[in-house]
Amino acid sequence: MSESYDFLFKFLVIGSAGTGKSCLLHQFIENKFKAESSHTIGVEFGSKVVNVGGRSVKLQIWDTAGQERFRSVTRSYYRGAAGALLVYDITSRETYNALTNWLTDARTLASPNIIILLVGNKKDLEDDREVTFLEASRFAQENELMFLETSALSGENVEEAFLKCAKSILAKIETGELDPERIGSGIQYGDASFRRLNRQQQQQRRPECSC
Ligand SMILES: Nc1nc2c(ncn2[C@@H]2O[C@H](COP(=O)(O)OP(=O)(O)OP(=O)(O)O)[C@@H](O)[C@H]2O)c(=O)[nH]1
Ligand SMILES: [Mg+2]
Repeated sequence: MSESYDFLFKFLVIGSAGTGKSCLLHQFIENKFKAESSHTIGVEFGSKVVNVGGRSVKLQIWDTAGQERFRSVTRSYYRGAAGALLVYDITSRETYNALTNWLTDARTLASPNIIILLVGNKKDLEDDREVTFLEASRFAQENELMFLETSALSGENVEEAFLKCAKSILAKIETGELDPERIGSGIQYGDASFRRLNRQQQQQRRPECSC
């Protein structure tokens, strides 16, 4: 049976090895913790249709390997992503310090318009915390990122993270800031009828344009 959706968004999950990227994706899609997660080799893939503000959106999610030896492979998947979850581990300052490099990669290789949500994962491990919420939220603000702390173990904020990113992309489509028709936008229309409808709406918004 074919799925019906209004939009498809291409998402990336990036960040250092061991931060919990694959566990976040598994929790989002399967609603359970992936107990025995081993390092991702290259790239894995998952998808889910979600409801965002009354629109159904298919998230096509690429879970990349954090290990340096896969960097050249994973980089080739960045192109044309509409959104990304940039993940660090709140119990590992090393993964937090690496964020700037990941961010540069995402903005240069994916798209300068990519919507990025910073994710501080493993918030269930409060006793081992090395990065405070305040410090990370400042970093997020300075770098124009949205920010959430999550736990792939308990499921806290996992769905919220994906939805928040999708909501922000949808809002930018609706204001015209993001153009789904632009090649490499990471956004596709779900079916032809919706595409027509959207065109009509845009023409109504710009009555002076008769082209
Ligand atoms: N306590 C706790 N452990 C977690 C959480 N998320 C992931 N883990 C553990 O962290 C380890 C790494 O998780 P993965 O999801 O494989 O990490 P990854 O970011 O995909 O790693 P790479 O694929 O190598 O880039 C595993 O042992 C998980 O069980 C979490 O929210 N809380
Ligand atoms: Mg992984």
